[in-house]
Amino acid sequence: PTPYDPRSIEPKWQTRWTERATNRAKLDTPERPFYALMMFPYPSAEGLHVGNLFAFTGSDISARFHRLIGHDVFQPLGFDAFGIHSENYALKVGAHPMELTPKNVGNFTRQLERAGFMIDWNQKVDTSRADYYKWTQWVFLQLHKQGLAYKKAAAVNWCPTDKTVLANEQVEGGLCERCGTAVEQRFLEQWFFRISEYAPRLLSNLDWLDWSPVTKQAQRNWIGKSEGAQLTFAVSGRSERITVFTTRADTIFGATYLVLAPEHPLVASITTDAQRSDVAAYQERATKQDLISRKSSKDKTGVFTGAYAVNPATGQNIPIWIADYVLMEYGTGAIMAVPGHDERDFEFAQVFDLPVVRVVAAADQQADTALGDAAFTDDDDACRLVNSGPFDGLAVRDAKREVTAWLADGGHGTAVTNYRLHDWCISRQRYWGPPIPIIYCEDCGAVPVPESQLPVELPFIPDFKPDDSGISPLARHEEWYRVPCPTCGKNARRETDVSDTFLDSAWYFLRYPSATRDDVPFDAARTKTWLPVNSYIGGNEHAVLHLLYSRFITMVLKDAGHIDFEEPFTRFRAHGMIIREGAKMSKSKGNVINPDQYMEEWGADAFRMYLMFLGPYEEGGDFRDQGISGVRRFLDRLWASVRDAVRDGSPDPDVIRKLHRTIKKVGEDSANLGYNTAIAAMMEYMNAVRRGERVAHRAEVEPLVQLVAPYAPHLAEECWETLGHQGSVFDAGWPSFDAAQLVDDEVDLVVQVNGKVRGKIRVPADIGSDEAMVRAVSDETIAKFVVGTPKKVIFVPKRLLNIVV
Ligand code: ANZ
Ligand code: ZN
Repeated sequence: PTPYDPRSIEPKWQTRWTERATNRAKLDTPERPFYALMMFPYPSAEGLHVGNLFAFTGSDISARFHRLIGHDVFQPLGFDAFGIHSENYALKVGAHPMELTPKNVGNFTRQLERAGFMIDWNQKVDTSRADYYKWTQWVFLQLHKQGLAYKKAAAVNWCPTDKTVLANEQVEGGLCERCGTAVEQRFLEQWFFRISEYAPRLLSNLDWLDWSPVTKQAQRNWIGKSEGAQLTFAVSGRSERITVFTTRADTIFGATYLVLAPEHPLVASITTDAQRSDVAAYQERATKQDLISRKSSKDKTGVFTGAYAVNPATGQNIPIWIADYVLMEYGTGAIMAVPGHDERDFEFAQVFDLPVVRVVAAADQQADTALGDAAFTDDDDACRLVNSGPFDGLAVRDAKREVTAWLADGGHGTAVTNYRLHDWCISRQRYWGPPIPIIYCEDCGAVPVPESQLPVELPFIPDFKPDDSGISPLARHEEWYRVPCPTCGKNARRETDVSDTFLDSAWYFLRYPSATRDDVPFDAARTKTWLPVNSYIGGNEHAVLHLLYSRFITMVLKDAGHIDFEEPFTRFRAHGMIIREGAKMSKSKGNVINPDQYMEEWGADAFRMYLMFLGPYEEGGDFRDQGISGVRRFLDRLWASVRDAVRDGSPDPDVIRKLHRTIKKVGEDSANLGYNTAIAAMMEYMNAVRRGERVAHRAEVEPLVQLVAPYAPHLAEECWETLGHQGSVFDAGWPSFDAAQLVDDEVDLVVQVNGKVRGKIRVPADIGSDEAMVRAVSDETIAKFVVGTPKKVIFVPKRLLNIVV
């Protein structure tokens, strides 16, 4: 008899699928469209790693399962080929990204085919190709048209030794990853998208999205809603007014000084002559620091400006300081400092000997109870206001509202909601990305490139490396950036920065159904049919940026009338990670797994199933070298059972009962990404079919072939053909189960201890010895005879359990 040979079966079916276009979606005429999306890879290495395969296998199973239960599934894939990952990889291996990327894409594609994914390759996208990034530039222009793209000076990480801009990923603990020099901030004019305007919508829609809870929570934290007030303080003897953002308006009577961020625009005008040189020196130092260490620094530093503000509640003059613990990017870039109740303010007040006043007290504290050596930060309902004039005795929560209303009445402020979410900086001073489609003209300003002139092609330049000049590589190429102004025709200059890779991936799901169209970014009818995406599966490392940017771009395109939905992914599930012996896989640890090698030795089907068997898909698991043979044995037995199956006579009713339970279980688990338990159920069923090396009946194994198809697609097709079917098993549907067969048959099991009958327990007829043992000892009348650890257990199914102690 023919043994199971994945080396011949797998290429055979891969060729058939291509020839018969099995994986092509019915893009124009689907009855039940289902868009199954997996996060596309960065082709920034020689090939797929096991983590990619783990992720893709799980999505592929989901897509194939949905096809089997009757959907018209569209599962495309492409490559996130532009950006820093690919560019850095090219730099590392000493190649040009424009030559290297297509090779990497080729390698990835070959491996993806080898693994047997049900991908509609006809609709592939590659973000580094002009037929794609033409439309990325179009997306930029839509935002520009809506007033959602603007330019401002913003800090970039700058290495003073390498004299180059660094991406955040290249800064480690405030130091340049290349040379170890402390990174500074430099201010460059950059393009931003106004994502912060969308913060309320990005937050509230999370309430109804069907997403993994961890992912939703990560987005909520990132958006960072904060309810408070903006309060205005007059500067004594001057016309300036300073607005602060606070979440604790109730503590205003304890505000004993103000602090401005060193970059605050009012610093220059309010600083007194006596303080001017100290202030300037401090500002100079602060701009040199990178933001990350500024936020985390413990030591409080600052300088007095010489100016005073009037506390609107107490009427007192309070000093105005500058300090780097106040950030220009958040709130208004200014705070009222309440050292009695805020830790940072308390530490600062200690260092500079500023007054500390208690204005909140717990139930067991008085207005004059000393604060001791820390701020009192409790704000629960048992805390009351003290030393706060007319508000004494109010609970914090009520006081927040009442104090804000009182200050608002006096013209000193208003309640506001603040979000931590910053606008999205999309400028990159690098080479490998889509040129931002803007032309600068002396007369006309920043002119968007007319849509009819897209794409602005990225030229091939040999000197693509970021270098000491600190300017974008494209800015070294006058022959490229010198162009006539689209509006007036005068000499003008192209923008020489490229856009962020996250912009490429923020709309790619819209492109897939229309990937072959070069006249529109996405076809209206196809978009209506296929979007929003029904199921999106990917890594939680993209929980924040990629998923948030995609949601934002979708909302903008909806508001501009290009699409009619505002959330791109109806359902999102984060998969877990595969690690090795508790550690991340890395070349330096020498614990990298080469998936090709495993697929070669065991077959792609066995490797897919093995990866899914390592742990729950949404949690991931530890990769072990042992164990794949167990999965392979299951496939061997499945193949043998199908090959030898008899058609005459009737199937074993016990096996059939088990079959119906297995269909139910595998269906439920496959729908919920519970792949490891689905596989376990199929293995258990296989044991029942092959019990005592019996020959299976066709009716016992045929439905199993359908159940296993999403997991081991090549073998399933081969079995299906062997069973005499013409078409693909993926068009055969999902077997149904008979509810009547699910009712557990129960039997009375006699329980003996050391050969003496001690009781009877009622159990499912197909119970195993371990489970029977558990049930027996949970019966008190039996348990009292079982003293010590049992030495031996004799189990006769449906009849007897004898425990020897
Ligand atoms: C007075 C006060 C008293 C504050 C008190 C806190 C406790 P979240 O919740 O994160 O929004 N703050 C405001 N803008 C800041 C900035 N640009 N840089 C640094 N700190 C800033 O935090 C809001 C609180 O953070 C604000 O409320 C303000 O300090 C500070 F007992 O104002 B609070
Ligand atoms: Zn012009």
